[in-house]
Amino acid sequence: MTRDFATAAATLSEALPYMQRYSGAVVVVKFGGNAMGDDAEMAKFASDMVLMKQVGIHPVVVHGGGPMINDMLGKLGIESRFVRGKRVTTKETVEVVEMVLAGLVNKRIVQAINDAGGRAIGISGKDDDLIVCEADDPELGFVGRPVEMNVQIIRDLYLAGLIPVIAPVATGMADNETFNVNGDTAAGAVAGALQADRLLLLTDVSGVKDASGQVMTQMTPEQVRDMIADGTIAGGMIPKTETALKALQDGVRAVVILDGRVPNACLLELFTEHGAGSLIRS
Ligand code: X2W
Repeated sequence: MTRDFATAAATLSEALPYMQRYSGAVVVVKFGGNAMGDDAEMAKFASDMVLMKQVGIHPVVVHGGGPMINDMLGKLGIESRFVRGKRVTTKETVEVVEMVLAGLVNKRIVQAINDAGGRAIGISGKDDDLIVCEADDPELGFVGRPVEMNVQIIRDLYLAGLIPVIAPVATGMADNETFNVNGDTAAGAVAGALQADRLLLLTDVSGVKDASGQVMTQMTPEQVRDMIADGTIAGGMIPKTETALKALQDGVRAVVILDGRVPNACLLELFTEHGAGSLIRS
């Protein structure tokens, strides 16, 4: 196949107004475990982050890693159990969660971004007390709900030219507790505290679907609330849309739920008229 260089140049030229619009914008990207894929897909995601940084956006990555935690717990013979989409987290489980998220998964993303020519720095919610939590629900054990956010470190890092990569593990208010935080919840809290321009929730579905199964490209918070109430939004989409509503309430300009497995999903969303996934905005 011959490559159409004229099309490539035209695409780049058409992206100019979007690059100008987002120059200096803070874009928080939730990179879920289901969106991560193999090394080639990881490299693609990483190069999108580096491109965003290159054109003057400040990308801030908050990642998940649920499937990777399941794998490791499986190897250790520990059963995974979820209640309302959140992992029941014992003292034993939280150690594995921290090792997998702040270690394995975080460093894989950092390495991929650095390999793409960016400067990534991996931290967890514990670093500089970024995310301080209390227990979300006694039934869930060491699952945290963010109650205090200290995001100055994130601003310091992105203004220094770095791409922060955050693992959703947090510290408690007392007793050296470690909390497991749902990745979407952590991303929403970081985006809210940063008053981000965009929160992109990358997952493995094409967006929020209406009753007929069509992806809704634009939605208001009121529509989302109605669709949760009437059951059109169900299952794993409930915590995602609830995160979106809370982030908007906290001052994030817009939230987009999109399929991270689509090549260049973030670029498609930010730099083309087409957009991708479901955009939620007041
Ligand atoms: C999640 C944290 C990882 C996560 C867990 O233990 O699986 C809770 O459920 P994904 O890949 O984004 O699902 N924490 C409390 O959110 O990963």
